[in-house]
Amino acid sequence: MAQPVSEDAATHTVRGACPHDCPDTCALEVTVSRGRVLKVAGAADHPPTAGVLCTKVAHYPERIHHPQRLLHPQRRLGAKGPGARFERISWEEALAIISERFRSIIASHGAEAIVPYSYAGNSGLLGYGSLDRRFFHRLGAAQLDRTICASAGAMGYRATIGASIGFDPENVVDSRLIIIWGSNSVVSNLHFWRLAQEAKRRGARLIAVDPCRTITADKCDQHIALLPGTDSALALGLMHVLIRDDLVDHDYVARHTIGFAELARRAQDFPPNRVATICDIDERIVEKLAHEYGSARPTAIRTNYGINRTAGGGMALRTIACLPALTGAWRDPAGGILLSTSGNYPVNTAALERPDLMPQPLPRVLNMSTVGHDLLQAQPPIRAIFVYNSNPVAVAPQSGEVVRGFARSDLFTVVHDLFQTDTADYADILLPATSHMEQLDIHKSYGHLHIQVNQPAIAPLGEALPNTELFRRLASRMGFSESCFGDSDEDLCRQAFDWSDPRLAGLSWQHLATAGHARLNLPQRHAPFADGGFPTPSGKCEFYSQMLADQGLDPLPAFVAPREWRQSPLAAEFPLALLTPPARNFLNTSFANSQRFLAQEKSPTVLINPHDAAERAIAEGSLVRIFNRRGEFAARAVISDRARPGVVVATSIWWRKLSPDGRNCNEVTSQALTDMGGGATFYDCLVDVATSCQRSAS
Ligand SMILES: Nc1nc2c(c(=O)[nH]1)N[C@H]1C(S)=C(S)[C@@H](COP(=O)(O)OP(=O)(O)OC[C@H]3O[C@@H](n4cnc5c(=O)[nH]c(N)nc54)[C@H](O)[C@@H]3O)O[C@H]1N2
Ligand SMILES: Nc1nc2c(c(=O)[nH]1)N[C@H]1C(S)=C(S)[C@@H](COP(=O)(O)OP(=O)(O)OC[C@H]3O[C@@H](n4cnc5c(=O)[nH]c(N)nc54)[C@H](O)[C@@H]3O)O[C@H]1N2
Ligand code: SF4
Ligand SMILES: [Mo]
Repeated sequence: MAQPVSEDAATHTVRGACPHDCPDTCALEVTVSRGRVLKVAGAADHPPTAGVLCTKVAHYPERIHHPQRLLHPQRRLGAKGPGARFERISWEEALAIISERFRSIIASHGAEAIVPYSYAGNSGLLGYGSLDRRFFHRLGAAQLDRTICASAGAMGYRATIGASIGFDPENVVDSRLIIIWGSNSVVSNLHFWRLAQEAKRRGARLIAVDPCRTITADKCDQHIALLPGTDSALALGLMHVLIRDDLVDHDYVARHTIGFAELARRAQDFPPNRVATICDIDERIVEKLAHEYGSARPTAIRTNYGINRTAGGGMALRTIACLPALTGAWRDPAGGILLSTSGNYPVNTAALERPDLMPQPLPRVLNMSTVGHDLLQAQPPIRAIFVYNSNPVAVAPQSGEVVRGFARSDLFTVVHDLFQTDTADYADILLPATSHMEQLDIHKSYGHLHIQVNQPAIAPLGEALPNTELFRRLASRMGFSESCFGDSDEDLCRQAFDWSDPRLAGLSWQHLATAGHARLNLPQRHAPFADGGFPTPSGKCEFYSQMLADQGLDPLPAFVAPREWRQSPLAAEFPLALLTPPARNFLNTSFANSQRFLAQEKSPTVLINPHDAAERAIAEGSLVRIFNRRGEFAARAVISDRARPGVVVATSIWWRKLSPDGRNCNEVTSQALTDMGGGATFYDCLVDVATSCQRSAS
């Protein structure tokens, strides 16, 4: 229950934006009194939010004023790792220690021995990447390839469509058929789900394609429980039937696509019976879905990043993204496909991040998804890592290596966070970060088409600093004299967008700072590719991609099997495919230290099919070990046919130190990368499950 708003005169409401890495980017109304946040509500006048928030953010005052918020800089005493103890120091001391250590590393090993490590813990344009990037660019630090979430899917989608642009979700209420493909909307895209339900009330059919019968799949009209990593085969099977039975929009294909003849030849190799074997589903499902998809109008496919976490993740998105051009679904505002809307925003990344400050030749690039390996083996070695907006010890794959890497006694580690996360336990210097309610920011979204301003609602708690101010001060300490290090947060907001772009016509910083939010200047019944105009090299939807051919990749849609495939020899030893998708009450590891949400999620669990459980004599509720050669972690077994046979599901991401065995699911995930974009392959992971008393993994 939210606390009642007090009536005193000091109480007022401030407009904010949710900074979490969630497609919905809700507009917030934050009620504050005397420096405390009393209540957080969804803005009713912001169409995507429509006055509704998820439970996590509806209880935000508890997070802001959590007794364990970090409020002062600290220095570690004693050993690194769980149980690490810290002592309070001043900002002066903290900045002096960091700058001196950076200087000495640069003198003896070069700046490339220092690596920043950040992701989207704060997704505001300032919080995500602005003064921090300028600082590391000017320092000459190693560059970080931010691949942990979306890079494979984004690249695959771009190969077909040209940019992260899809149908406008606000139009989906008019769809007749909605395929929710590899996404658990109720959990991770609640405001899309709201619109999909409205479409359902108006007569749409909803189909979920997911190896797990999630709460979203439960509420759809049909659930297709294919094997993980086989989505491209299913999409090729649909194309096979669409072409064979002439359900193709030939006019659209002729005018707005390239490579149809080659695609048709490729699709011939994927008759429904072959697809049924690959996906382990009934071949009639493929036939029926193709017929429905080819005859209904409008048809919308909502994908998300759940399908970009296996070896063929890039190709999976690329292949599925071909479907709407084949049937001409793009003609309707409520038709097409949506992965992300972020490509609609004219963000001025070069102005915010200033890559021109980097030295020549450009510093080396390290992939954030292989941080474990790189901390142990990169050459030349990494000597310092600066973590902010992320919790790699808990979220990066193959924790065994990640933990060993962070535990190196010769590694200098700085962590900037709101809480003492699993990663913070390895910090030499631990710095307190403000929440977004204590800072100014400006936001795009990857799930709608509005811009938002986040006004600070309260003053920074304790001595906490926003990312921008931290790096402003560090830049000054390092003696960086470029004027861009003096830019205020408001300057950065003004620089964040190219305001002359037609999509921002009629909008300005001044307007937004008062209004709080505004829709991009795109028509309300916007159908982005009704008349083609794809932002690809050819200007068409590319069934054949020269860009992929030039990179030595298959230029045509294809089925790329998971790396840990059930037909591989590995499967004899580890026969179950493990999925570790988001838990409803956590946001990655954020909120996973809140008593309220820990109580909701109860304990780490693993869903296992009754058949697989019986084979292993696993009892409901028992503590089991999930293991492979990389490691193991413990969870309570939940026996349910929600997990299809051969697949086990452990929702994530738990803090290691708050888990029964001090470990989490990333003990078993792999650092292998996707076919495109160098992405992480979290859902390409074979394991076995055993009762706790059975043989240990190693
Ligand atoms: N509550 C909550 N919301 C979140 C997050 C969170 O942690 N908690 N995380 C946020 C972040 S960072 C992101 S990137 C997004 C993620 O958003 P989504 O990508 O939509 O992620 P999920 O909701 O996990 O949906 C993924 C679904 O894909 C299924 N899946 C796994 N592998 C496959 C496969 O090979 N094929 C198919 N068809 N399905 C597969 C899983 O079972 C799961 O149900 O959500 C964001 N929103
Ligand atoms: N097994 C498995 N692993 C996964 C996934 C999965 O589905 N399964 N999902 C992956 C995905 S999609 C993603 S996106 C990653 C996410 O991984 P991360 O990006 O590491 O996300 P969080 O765990 O939420 O950690 C974000 C941290 O940033 C802090 N923070 C928030 N705001 C600020 C700020 O303004 N400044 C600073 N300095 N810190 C701030 C938060 O307190 C939090 O500790 O995890 C990946 N890992
Ligand atoms: S986490 Fe997502 S659904 Fe929840 S308030 Fe933030 S943007 Fe909205
Ligand atoms: Mo993500």
